[in-house]
Order: sequence, then C-alpha cells, then structure tokens
Amino acid sequence: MTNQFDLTDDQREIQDLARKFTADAITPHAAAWDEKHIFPRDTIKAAAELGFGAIYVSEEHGGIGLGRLEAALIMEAMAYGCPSTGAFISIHNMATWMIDRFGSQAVKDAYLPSLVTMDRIASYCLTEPGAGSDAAALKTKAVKDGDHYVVTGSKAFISGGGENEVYVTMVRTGEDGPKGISCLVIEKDMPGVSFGAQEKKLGWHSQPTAQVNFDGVRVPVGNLVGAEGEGFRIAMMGLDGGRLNIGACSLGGAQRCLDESVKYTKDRKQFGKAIADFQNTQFMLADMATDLEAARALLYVAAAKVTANAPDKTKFAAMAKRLATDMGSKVANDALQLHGGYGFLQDYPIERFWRDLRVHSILEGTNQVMRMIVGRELTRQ
Ligand code: FAD
Ligand code: 2MC
Repeated sequence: MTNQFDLTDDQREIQDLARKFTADAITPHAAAWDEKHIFPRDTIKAAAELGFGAIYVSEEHGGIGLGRLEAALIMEAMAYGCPSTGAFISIHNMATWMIDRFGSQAVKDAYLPSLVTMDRIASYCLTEPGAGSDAAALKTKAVKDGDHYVVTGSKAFISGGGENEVYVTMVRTGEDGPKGISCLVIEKDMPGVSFGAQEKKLGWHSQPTAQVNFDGVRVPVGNLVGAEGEGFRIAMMGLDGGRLNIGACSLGGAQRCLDESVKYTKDRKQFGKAIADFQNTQFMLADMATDLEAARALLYVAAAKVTANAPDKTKFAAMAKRLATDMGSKVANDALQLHGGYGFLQDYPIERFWRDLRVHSILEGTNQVMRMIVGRELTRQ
C-alpha cells in the first residue's frame, strides 16, 4: 500500500484481473461444481495462465513474484465466486512457495516448471490421524537408506489427495518434537503411495480431500526441501502465508454474501414494503459491512507484515486468520437469516458460502490454535 488507506495502481490492476477472471470463469459454474462435486481442473489451469499458481514464487523460477497482499487480493477475488476453488489454489501456492524458498536448485528445476503452470498440482501434507493441532507430534517416518529415504505413515485430510501429482510432506527423520521433522517432495506415482476414499464433506465440494498413505516409499534424498530437521519451521512459515489466504477466501465469500443480501432485501417485500426498509435489516447489513471491513483491514496489514518478514508476522497472520474466518462465517450466517427460507435453498448461493466458509475456522490451524499463537506471544517473557 502506498499509504494506509488505499491500494496502489498495480495492486488494483491485479485485483481487477482476478475479479474479471472470477466473473467469467468461476462464478457462473460454482454452484454446479458444488452440487455435482466437480473438480474444475481446466479452470484451475486457466488461473495458472494468469500466474495465480505461483503468486509469490520468484520470477526467476517462473512465478509472478508478488507479495502477500497481492496474493490476498487474488484469493479474495476468486472466493467471491467459489471459496473452495480459491482455497485449493492457495494451498498449491503455499506448497510451491516452500519448494521455491527452501528447495535446492535440483528440486526447483525438477518441480517448479510444471507446478508454476499447474500442469502438476501440489498438496501440503502435515496433518495425521493422531497429529492435528499438535502437528509437531507427527509420526510419518523417513529412514535413510543409501541415497533414498524410506517413508512410512499416513497423512489425514489432504486437500488434493488422490488427484494432485506432488505431495510436499512433513516427515520424521530424527528425534521427537519439532526439531526431528523434515520436508520431502513425494510424487503420486512413487511405488508405495496410495490414497484413502474421498472424504464426504459439509462443503469444499469442488476439491478432493483424502488420506495419503506411504508404505515404504523410496524417495530420493535430493527431494529434501531445506535441511534435515528444518521441516517444521518450513511448514509453519508456509502456513503464515496460507492462513492469510484462507482469511482472504473468507473475506471474498462474505463480501459476496453481503452483496447478495443488499440486493435481496431491496427486492423482497413483506408487510407492504421492502425488507431492506426495516431498521433491523439495515442494522444487520451495517454490522456485516463493518465487521468485514475491520477484518479486511487487519488482514491487509498482516499480509504486508508477512511480505516484509516483520518479527511479529506470525502473530498478525494468526490474528487476521482468526478474525477474518470467524467474521466470514458470521456474515454468511446473517446473510442466510436475511434471505429467510430462501437462504436455506440451493436456488440462492448463500447456503453454499455458509457451508464452504465454515471449515476456514478449522483448517490451516483451528481458531483455538490461532488464539494460542497470539496468547503465547503476548505472554512470552
Ligand atoms: P484436533 O487437533 O483434534 O482438535 C479438535 C478440537 O480441539 C478443536 O476445536 C481444537 O481447536 C481443539 N484443541 C486442540 N488442541 C487444543 C489446545 N491446545 N487448546 C485448545 N483447544 C485445542 N491438513 C493438511 O496437512 N493438509 C491439508 O491439505 C488439509 N486440508 C484439509 C481440508 C479439510 C476439508 C479439513 C477439514 C482439514 C484439512 N486439513 C489439512 C487438516 C486440518 O488442518 C486439521 O483438521 C486441523 O488442523 C485440526 O486438527 P484435527 O482435525 O485433528 O483437530
Ligand atoms: N515461523 C517460523 N518458525 C516457527 C513458526 C513460524 N510461523 N512457528 C513455530 N516456529 C518454530 C518455533 O520458533 C520453534 O523453533 P525454536 O524451538 O527453534 O524456537 C519450533 O518451530 C517449534 O515451535 P513451537 O514451540 O511453537 O511448537 P509447538 O509444538 O508448541 O506448537 C503450533 C506449534 C501449535 C503453533 C503448531 O503445531 C500449529 O500451528 N498447529 C496447528 C497445525 C496446523 O496449522 N495445521 C494445518 C495443516 S494444513 C491445512 O489445514 C490445509 C488446509 C492445507
């Protein structure tokens, strides 16, 4: 931002590009993707043609080299049409950035060209059946055998699981706790990789989610991202940006719900007048807009801090994710209320946004974990 009140011309340009792409390629199809559980691979590939598969990957490696605020603007714009598809692209960006930022030249050369174009798509694998919020307790083991690691274990809830080609996976190469964790790039086709059944979910229907299993998978030592023992820190740094993007997806979805609510309440008449004329309706709309702007302002500040690598970036990313995702769901819920019974029907988009935004308070770290990060920072000596 050039000043604290407005976006720069370049930022507006990228926002306009993302909004136009969304209006043309996402919004008209999002309801069908949701209802029929369609994974829109072609649309995702078209997003990558605009650079949206590698937003903060360096230009040297084929990315568009933008900052985290620009990424948030793009995610917000795409989520206005479909939060599920926006979030899916965000996770790919997070995993791809980890390779660009911490990978050796050989790993970058092997994976980045096809990830940037999204000819191959990347998943981020941290969670395990027994290690969710306590991510540093993960057990998937990688044991060195000559010039390979032999990987055994399971990752739960993996977005893109079964569909994506590349799995950026946190594994245990050493002691218990965060310092024994490393980050490995594992491919779908490596012998010993298998997938659980597709999860049946409340929302996020336009993208697959499945358990990923590793049974003695031989992964070249060269596929290590960063040094042995650095995997947890790399995973957490990835999430600093991922959490901003998830928050941005909530902002975009909630903005759509607010816009739909303004339109609907002006059209719908009861007791002889538009329901927008009731003071209760106007107060609800006013609170929705105010909460949304407050969450957006914090998220943009947090994004600028992550771009600048500010010392308090993790705390701000956690605060912004917590506020934006909780506010996003509250706005979607109020929008549903303002639509009355029609809000509950699939004839209007509100119920889809209500379902899609709900999980944003859970994944990429639950909002309780976000409070834990902020609280620990505030009380640290
Ligand atoms: P738990 O950790 O068991 O938490 C259960 C409850 O206990 C929560 O309310 C939690 O906040 C609370 N709790 C836990 N510890 C504390 C504490 N110390 N203090 C207070 N409260 C606490 N993971 C990936 O790695 N990659 C993915 O691509 C991915 N995609 C996902 C997609 C979907 C649709 C979903 C639902 C999840 C996805 N996840 C993914 C996993 C997600 O990150 C986890 O679900 C999340 O981190 C929470 O872990 P858990 O589900 O095991 O819950
Ligand atoms: N950046 C850099 N380093 C970090 C960091 C960050 N953001 N966060 C932690 N670290 C470092 C930290 O400094 C410490 O290193 P050192 O001992 O050298 O100082 C090390 O990592 C361990 O950190 P903690 O001591 O804070 O670790 P702890 O185990 O207590 O808890 C917690 C960390 C709870 C914050 C972490 O486990 C967490 O974020 N849990 C939530 C899991 C999660 O977000 N999962 C999301 C999965 S992805 C997903 O859902 C998708 C949809 C893709």
